[in-house]
Order: sequence, then structure tokens, then C-alpha cells
Amino acid sequence: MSVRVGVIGAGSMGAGHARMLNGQIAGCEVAAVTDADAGRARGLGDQLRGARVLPDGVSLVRDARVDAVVVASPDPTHYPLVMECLRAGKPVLCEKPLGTTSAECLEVVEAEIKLGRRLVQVGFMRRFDPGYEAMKAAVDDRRLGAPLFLHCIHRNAVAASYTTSDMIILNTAVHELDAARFLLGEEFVDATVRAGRATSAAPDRRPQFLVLETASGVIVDIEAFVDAQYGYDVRAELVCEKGAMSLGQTSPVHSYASGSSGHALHPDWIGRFDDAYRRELQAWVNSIATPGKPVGASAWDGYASTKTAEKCLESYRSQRPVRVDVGGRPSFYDGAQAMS
Ligand code: ISE
Repeated sequence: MSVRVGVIGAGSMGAGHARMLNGQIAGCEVAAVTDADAGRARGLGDQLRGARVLPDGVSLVRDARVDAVVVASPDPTHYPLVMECLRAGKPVLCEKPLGTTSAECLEVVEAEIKLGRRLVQVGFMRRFDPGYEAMKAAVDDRRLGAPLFLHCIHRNAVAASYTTSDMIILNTAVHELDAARFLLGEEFVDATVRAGRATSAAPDRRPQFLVLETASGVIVDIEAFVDAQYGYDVRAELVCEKGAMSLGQTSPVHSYASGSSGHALHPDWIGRFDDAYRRELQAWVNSIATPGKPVGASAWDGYASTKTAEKCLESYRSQRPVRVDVGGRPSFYDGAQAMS
């Protein structure tokens, strides 16, 4: 059976997902697309074999010829559309964040538990990146002993002009918050955030430096800087009792020219995590075909990462350490990939 996917949002993320689903992912077809900008939706629909262009997200979710939904529309639309998918009983892969507040995310968790079926996957694509997967395997089999520190760097070359200091925590560093939860298999208990001075390229926002501690005492630090100019640069080094491990380079060649040597960087996350997006979509489609085996970040993960990011924001504002308590994960989410 081919899963008939509806894609909501025809911006760079939605269009990217739709094109991958259309040609590179087995077991599915793009049945419908929609976007608040009808012209943009038509433009995307024209590139995809057999995809209908529907007027809005709600009609796409309710459409009888759509089996599963990808939500890649603007952040404030995520929560209502995911709730609509739960009402329709359809699997949904929602781009992060699951909601704009942890309260919204918790409502999704509660609605999913009430429904009694795992239908929500959150698009934290790094869980499907081979580098993070290898690190997780090393943590899980303890080949390097217990983890002690996780050092993370998240630099964007450029950011949209409307990006604020708050968004650097809620929208950018939240990837590391989820990746750390995924790697370490535990929640955070404490967060301290210091904002650096603004860069002349973006005087209205401040690079952020987050230091968190997990329940077992692993220290995680995250530099989140969205105006780095030179390229998209994501790094992570895990220091354990008997060794350390860091993400490898993403370019296939190392070049030597004009007195320097190095590897090329991607301009943004779309290229850097291309492989992770493809693997994420394939795993999602496979999980729909074999229900009962959910993959990737769950609604609980969407909630816990947003709740932790909100606590980091509190620390940024107060410039004080803040306790983090996301509460106990409901047993409904046992066996989820993050906390196996
Ligand atoms: C963006 O929304 C993403 O999800 C990217 O992965 C991240 O690098 C960027 O900072 C965010 O704005």
C-alpha cells in the first residue's frame, strides 16, 4: 500500500519534504499540498506527479484521499493542525516546534494519550543524522564509559531579520536540547543562560550560551549563534569516562588551496541535514505502514524540549540558574526512541 501524504506548507521546508516524498521515499506518494499562498501551493503542485492543490490545512487533513500529513507551515499553525490530525485519526509528521508554548505541546500529549494511539512525530531531524546516531550507540553500549560532558555549537550563517534573542533559544538551541535528550536518554534538571554581546551584523539580538545539567549530572553546553556569516556549522563533542567522540565532517572531500586546507560548509540546515531529512521521512512512512512502531521524536519529546527551552528563556531573562522539571514521562510513551 502506498501512503497518500498531504503536505501543508510550500515554503522551503514543506517543498523540500514534498519533493523528497515524491521521488526519493519508498512506499508513499504526495496526494495533496496546500499553502496560505495559493500561487506558491500551485507552483509546488505543478512539480509533483498527481498532487492536488487544496485550499487550506484543515481541508487537507480532513480529505478522504489523504492518509497522513506533513505539517511544515508557520510555527503558530502547528498546534491547531496537529490537533486536527488527531481528531481525524491520521499520522502526522510536524516540523518543530510542536506548539508555540509548552502548554500547547502538553495539550497535544494529552489528546494523543486520550486517543490511545501514537500518531504524532516531531521533525527533530538530527535523531536521524548518522553522526548523532553513532554517538547514541556509543552512549547506549557504554563503550566509552559514562558520559560526562556534551559540548555543542550551533551556528547559522545568517538569520531572518525578525529573529530575536528569544528565538535563538526557542527555535535554534532547541535542536541541541532535543539532541542531548536523545543522546543521553534523560531530562535536564537545571539551566543557566548567559547572553554574549551582540555582533555588529545584528545589533538587536545576542548570541546565547546555555549550560545545563541532566538528572544524572552530565553537563551540556550550547553556543547558539545565528549570525556567524561563514556558513552553517553544527558541532557536538561527547566526553565520556574513557574517551570522547565528536560529529565528523560533512563534506566528502578535504581541499588544499591558496595556503589553506579544509572542507566545504553548507550554507544552511537543509543541505547539512539532507541525509537526516531523507532518513526521517523514510522511517516515518515505514512506521505508518507498520503501526505500533513509532519512530523519531514523540509528542512528549516535542513538549519536553519546548518546556526546557522556556526554562532557558527564563534564565536568560533573569540571568540566574533555573530549575528544570518537565515532569514524568507518561508510560504511553515508553519505548519511544528518545528514552529507550
Ligand atoms: C531553523 O528553524 C532550524 O530548524 C534550523 O535547523 C536552525 O539551524 C535554525 O537556527 C532555525 O531557525
